[in-house]
Amino acid sequence: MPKPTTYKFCFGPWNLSEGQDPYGPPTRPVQSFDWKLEQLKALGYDAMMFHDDDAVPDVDNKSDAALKAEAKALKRKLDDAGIVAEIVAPRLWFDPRTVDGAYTSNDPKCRRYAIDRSLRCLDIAAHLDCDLIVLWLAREGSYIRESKNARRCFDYLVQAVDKMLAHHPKMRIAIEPKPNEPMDLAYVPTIGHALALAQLTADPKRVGCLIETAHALLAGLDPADEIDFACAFGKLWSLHLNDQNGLKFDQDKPFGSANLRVAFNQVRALERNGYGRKGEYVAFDVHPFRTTKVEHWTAHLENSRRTFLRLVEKARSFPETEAQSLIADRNYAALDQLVLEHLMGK
Ligand code: XLS
Ligand code: MG
Repeated sequence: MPKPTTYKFCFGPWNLSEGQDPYGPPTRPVQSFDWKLEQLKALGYDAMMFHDDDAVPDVDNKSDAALKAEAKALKRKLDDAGIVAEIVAPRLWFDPRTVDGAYTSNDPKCRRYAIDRSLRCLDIAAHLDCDLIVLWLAREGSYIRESKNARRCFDYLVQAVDKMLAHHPKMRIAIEPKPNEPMDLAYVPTIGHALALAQLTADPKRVGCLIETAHALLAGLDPADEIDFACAFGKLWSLHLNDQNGLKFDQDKPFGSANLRVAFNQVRALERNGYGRKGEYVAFDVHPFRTTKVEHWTAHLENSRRTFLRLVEKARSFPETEAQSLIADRNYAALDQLVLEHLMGK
């Protein structure tokens, strides 16, 4: 029996958001990066995840030398705090040039921008001693199907990934699929799509995936099955646990808060695959509710981690022998109840 995994935890500065939504302004004051880093440390987390411009603000207007100096200064700050940079992700959905997609824009100048920006994201990651880039392909899709040639768009995506692979020989790329929002329909909606795309690139070994619970649920899939699928390929390199109540906007609720059983099954899947043994992090891509008061600002992060660890205990204490005999007897009604009783406890 391998030793049980000791999980390591991560979140990003955007997970201490200020409460704005498409219908209203922030409900909490803006906080500095240093404050966010302090919270992360105080909560006992091990790593921080970054967008390129979380690491180097206003990255588009900085010279390579300035980018290097700022990224190195951040690295020193993280080192002093004993915190690792887990991933860096290019923010390819904000700039006007990404309005119609980044790598898949119909405008070649915009596609060029997206690739150049991504290469700079790789540079930032390298300065932070981080070897993993995450691509959330936010605007790679369409609102109007006929507006883009999807066949060509898949080629553009592969070409963009190939440029990144060539730019840095050690950097790995994890694709974070999401089926919709902000686009109506995304070109890479599931882990199956992400891993199939990886096979078309110049170095499939360096292209894997990141699963986000809410994104799998929005695709109508069970996140635990997505985890097992990715792990069958050895390609689950990062993870965004959260929760989602049905097919709505991306809610980024605390882990387990909408469906504890679905959360439990994700933890079981992580446990059986030994997720974390190669140094992978459990990141919570969760947001405070808009209603959250300043004094409760970090509760969703504390709670998600606590729920995760409680579910690890539940996974490890699951009555496996009893479950196996019910499975052998095809008594799935009793198995169903066994799971519920186990989760409800005494
Ligand atoms: C949005 C994504 C985003 C990524 C990082 O839906 O989850 O937060 O994880 O760009
Ligand atoms: Mg995410």
